[in-house]
Amino acid sequence: IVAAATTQTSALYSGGSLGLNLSGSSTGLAGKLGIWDGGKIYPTHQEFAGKNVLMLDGDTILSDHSTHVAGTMIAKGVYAPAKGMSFGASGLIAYNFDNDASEMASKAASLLVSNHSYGIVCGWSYNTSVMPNRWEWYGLPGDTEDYKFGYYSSYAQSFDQIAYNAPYYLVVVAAGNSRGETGPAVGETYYGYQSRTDRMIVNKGARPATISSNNGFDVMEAPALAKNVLAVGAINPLPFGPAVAADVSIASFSSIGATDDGRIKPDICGDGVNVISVGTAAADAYVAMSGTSMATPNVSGSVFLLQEYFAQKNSGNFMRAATLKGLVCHTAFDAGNAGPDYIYGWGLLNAAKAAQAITDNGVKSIISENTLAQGQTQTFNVIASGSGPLVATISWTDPAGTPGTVGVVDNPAIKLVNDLDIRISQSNTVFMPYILDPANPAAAATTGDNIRDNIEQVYIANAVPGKSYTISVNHKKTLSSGSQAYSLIVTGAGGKAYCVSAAASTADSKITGVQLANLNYTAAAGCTSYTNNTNLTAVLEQGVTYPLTVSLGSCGGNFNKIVKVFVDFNADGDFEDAGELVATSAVINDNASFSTPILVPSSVAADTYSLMRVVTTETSDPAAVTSCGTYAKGETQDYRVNFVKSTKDAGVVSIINPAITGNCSNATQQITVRLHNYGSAAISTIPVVVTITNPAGTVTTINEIYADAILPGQEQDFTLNTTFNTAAGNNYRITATSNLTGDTQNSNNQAATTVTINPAPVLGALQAVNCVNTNSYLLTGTGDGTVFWYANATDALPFAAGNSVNTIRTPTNNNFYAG
Ligand SMILES: [Ca+2]
Ligand SMILES: [Ca+2]
Ligand SMILES: [Ca+2]
Ligand SMILES: [Ca+2]
Repeated sequence: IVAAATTQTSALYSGGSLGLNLSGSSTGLAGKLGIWDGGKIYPTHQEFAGKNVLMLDGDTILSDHSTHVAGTMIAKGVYAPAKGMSFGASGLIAYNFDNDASEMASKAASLLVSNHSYGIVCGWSYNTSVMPNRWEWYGLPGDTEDYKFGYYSSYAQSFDQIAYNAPYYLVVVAAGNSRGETGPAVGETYYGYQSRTDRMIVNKGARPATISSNNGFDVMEAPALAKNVLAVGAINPLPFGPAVAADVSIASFSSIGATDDGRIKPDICGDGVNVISVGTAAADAYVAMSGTSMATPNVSGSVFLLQEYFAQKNSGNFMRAATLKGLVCHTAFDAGNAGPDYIYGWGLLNAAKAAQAITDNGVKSIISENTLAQGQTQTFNVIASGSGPLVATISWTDPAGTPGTVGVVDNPAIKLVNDLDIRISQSNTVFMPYILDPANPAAAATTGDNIRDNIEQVYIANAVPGKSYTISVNHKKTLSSGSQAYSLIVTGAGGKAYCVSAAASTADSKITGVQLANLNYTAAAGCTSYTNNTNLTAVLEQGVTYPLTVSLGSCGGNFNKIVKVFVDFNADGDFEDAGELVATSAVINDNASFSTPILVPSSVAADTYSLMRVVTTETSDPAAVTSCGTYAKGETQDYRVNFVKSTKDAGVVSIINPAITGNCSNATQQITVRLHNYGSAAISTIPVVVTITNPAGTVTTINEIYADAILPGQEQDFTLNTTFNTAAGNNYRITATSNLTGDTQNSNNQAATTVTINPAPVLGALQAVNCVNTNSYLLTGTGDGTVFWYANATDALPFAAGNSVNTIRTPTNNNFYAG
């Protein structure tokens, strides 16, 4: 359940924030989710009851690893913390990883997603299956690093070929844990190959300092570095999901790229640390494990739900694998350096954002499957909506590449076969896709011509809402097979062009300056009818009031004029909605300044871009100043605005104690309130007011302050010092309200609950019978629930529970106590 929160998969479930009801249970999904792993999945575990997890290759050797991975994919959630991502899935197409490629090829046409939490052993590996345990190095003698790291092998090629032949099948592969195995200290004994040609493992003596330690870049191996798979790195868990990029931290062991040809790997990340899932010790056993093996089913089980949702919205049709991969990379929560990188790939899976893009398809987003013919350029015209930045991604299942020569370290030969290219143009500006520099693997992404990857993204952070942009897709050289299918994912599109507003004449009155929040504009000399200042952005926080100043001047005489200011708060491409006229000046004659406060509604959508329009018209009639159209003299200026989350926004999620049911009367009933930081800054010293209506109708009010800090996006449980008295058989209404100073979002400040207090259980027919010869007592009794047995009247813990129990305990003063 923590993994599902980390990747925001829980937003897709019934009761989740998206209002969906996905679990992988749709009949159309049956038989479409696969697993290849180390051995047999424990089939009779309670988490798999009614599901089919039988091994299709007849493997009979039970595997902790396979069982754990399968649990993260599909466990029912009998034990809630172990609920699988696709908890409603009917089963798994399951195999062990021996002969994986041929088995995958035989099932590829019917599968949508399969999970592969394994890879080949590379570099240093600590072998615990031999005694004594020992360090082994799998590079070739004479080399200082294992050539297999980053190497496009025939194994990787076979995975790419399978994917190319089955365009709806997405293979999800663990990045590997090589950074967790750094080898013995220099000088200590290690084992390795006899020679470059004799692969018998022998004692190699003292480790030399020259052999690398698996702890830098370029430590990923096949099959994760195949082009058409989704390679998954592991991050540390985020029980409340990520709020800012710095929240996402790579697990210390998680293998990182690049590939030797400089492709972006891993592709994406999931939760891979202390993941709770199914154990093999018993039918109700659970165990926590760490590894990219655990992050991979977090991702595979989640993306399976995206296929379920896409099919629901598209007449039962699924996405191509390249579409699904492109979608999850496009919508990933960016971590590490801005844009893609060789540590996190495109970032942390954000299943909620991916599902939202499916919801918005055709409105604010585009999910489009196309085929590019030889020599063709395809174009797509979009209008930026301001619903986030304008971002376009192309993704394609590339023909399998040619493996490099065995044994060659870091061969940079390009493995991309069909080199598609995406560009976005806006008048004379061309926006290029991200590129990384494999020679400087830690450097942040720049933009340019991407010649390596079969996924490319153009990211226009400063796209102007209402403006038209042209996306073009073409290719270099000759396409293998004469054409290439590709998928286009766009978000931040679906906007509407704003109406035109300008003076007919450039004479006389002008706007000389505008100040709002971070915006401080001073006009150049001369007069104009319209100034496009959308290259300037005012950052406006939800619910905050800002002073606005508009300064006026003239290139001629002084005439009566009126200023109106409009902000498209609901970002729908007009200034016509209620409240969008934010300021109207009096009639101004000379070169004066007009100042007024502007309240940004708390209801504006955060992370949205919109426009502010300032119109100055020479008139004495306020009705003559409008947001659209041409007027005789004056000036219109447009600015870009960016609505952001409140910095200070506390709220009460729920009252978690007392629970709604299961309470007994208590003279000192405690109250625990769950607080949430919805804002963008850390908060502390949060006043909380709790009111309790008792059955007589009177009210108790408790005022306490939660002193500790809560980080953005996180929650804390606040147990108040003050308690209250509950009586059996009564209901109490408890309302909790946060009153953080400066909180501009009040709609989330309050939660309430009604709790029922049960009558105390009544005990009856209590007996303690000394069982002769066995030296034990049979304790029996009846009650409304379970009878608990105590040695002393004041004991907090019972020594036994049940309506009929045996004990060898000797009673104190000839008494047992029941409750
Ligand atoms: Ca390499
Ligand atoms: Ca390209
Ligand atoms: Ca509007
Ligand atoms: Ca609030």
